[in-house]
Amino acid sequence: MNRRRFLKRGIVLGTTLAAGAPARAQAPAPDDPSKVLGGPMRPYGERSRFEEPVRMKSAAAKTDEMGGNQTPLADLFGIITPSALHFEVHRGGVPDIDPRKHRLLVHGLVDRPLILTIDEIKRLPATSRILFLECQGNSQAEWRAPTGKAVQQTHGTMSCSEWTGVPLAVLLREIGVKKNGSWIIAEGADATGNERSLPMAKAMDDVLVAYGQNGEALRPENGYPLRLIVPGWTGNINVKWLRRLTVVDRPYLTRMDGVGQPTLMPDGKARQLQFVMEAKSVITFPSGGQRLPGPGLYEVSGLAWSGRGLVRRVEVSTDGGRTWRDARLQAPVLRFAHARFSLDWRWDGREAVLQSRCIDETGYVQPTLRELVRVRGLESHYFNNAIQSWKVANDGNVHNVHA
Ligand SMILES: Nc1nc2c(c(=O)[nH]1)N[C@H]1C(S)=C(S)[C@@H](COP(=O)(O)O)O[C@H]1N2
Ligand SMILES: [Mo]
Repeated sequence: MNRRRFLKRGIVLGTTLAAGAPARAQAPAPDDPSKVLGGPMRPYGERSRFEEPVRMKSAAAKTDEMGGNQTPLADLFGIITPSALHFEVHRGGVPDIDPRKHRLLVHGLVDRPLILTIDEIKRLPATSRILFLECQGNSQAEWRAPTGKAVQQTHGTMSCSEWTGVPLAVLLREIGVKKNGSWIIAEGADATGNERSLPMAKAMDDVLVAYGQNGEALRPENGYPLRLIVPGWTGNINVKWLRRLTVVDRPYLTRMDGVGQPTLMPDGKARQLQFVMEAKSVITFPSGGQRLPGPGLYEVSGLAWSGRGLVRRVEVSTDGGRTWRDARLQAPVLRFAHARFSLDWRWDGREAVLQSRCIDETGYVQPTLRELVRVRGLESHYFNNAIQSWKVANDGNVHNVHA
């Protein structure tokens, strides 16, 4: 625990110094703030200098420009991820884009191809929705054995924000899609080649061309000035720094449609064009790396979500899956958003294994890892939506285990 706090401090200090900001955390806070004049107003807000949660580079990240950065889920409340802590995945770094120069080209099998500026896009009717975003690589390292110490490592390649933008259907109706226009290739302006094929039915249903995130412009690392938001579908189809939509008559089987992140099956074949993030949940308290100070009443709390729509129920087990109890769901529960669940638990001080499982509106029940491996074998580590187990040892320390 001490070592972790120390490491976390090291990361905070490192980024503060790198940004050239004054190391203000050194000065002691006044014992009675009512006796002294407070600090000045600030044009752009920052959190308290005593708050330390930060994103952490995932084990799979190869460089600072290629890989992922994970959200500290155990340190957050409610369902919204602050933009500064939203996870990041990119493979060509974060492009530096001037919105005045950026254009979106919409063309292909259409009647009236269009080139739009950001200002023109912002004049179109917009909508805002709270939606989770999860990388299909989230929890991938847990497929064979428990590896992540904390929930940030096991489940942090996932966040939930309020996104604002123009429904893609509005744009598509404006340009007129030809009869054989059944798919769209979405392309970003970064140096990765993250193109993906998007079926027209989804495009017309609920996809957003988004420029807003939690009430302000998208953060550069999350796609500024424009990205696709595809509710409930895998992270990589949510193309960032969006610059081109090409209407076509079939999927193009781009790298990210298939071979870039293959789901390898036991028969040697691979699934491709996978889209939906299946129902999943995780307990964020108590979770790996935390310590319960002693026996007593605790509120078990966590997040549940489903790419097929509404979370209908979350069940929690404190005995390794032998018995289950219904958790409370905090209102509002929204389609394709995180749902916050909780359950009162009296810990008797003996070893316990905590688990949660999500049941969505289609009746789908979040599976165990064993059930997933039985079908998909040991090589298919993407799309791991298995039940997570946290063991509370009798000294109160919480560990990641496979139960
Ligand atoms: N243009 C572009 N879009 C991209 C990516 C990328 O590297 N380039 N990464 C994708 C992947 S793999 C994921 S999981 C999500 C992550 O979105 P975030 O970085 O905003 O969390 O963006 C997707 N969109
Ligand atoms: Mo991803």
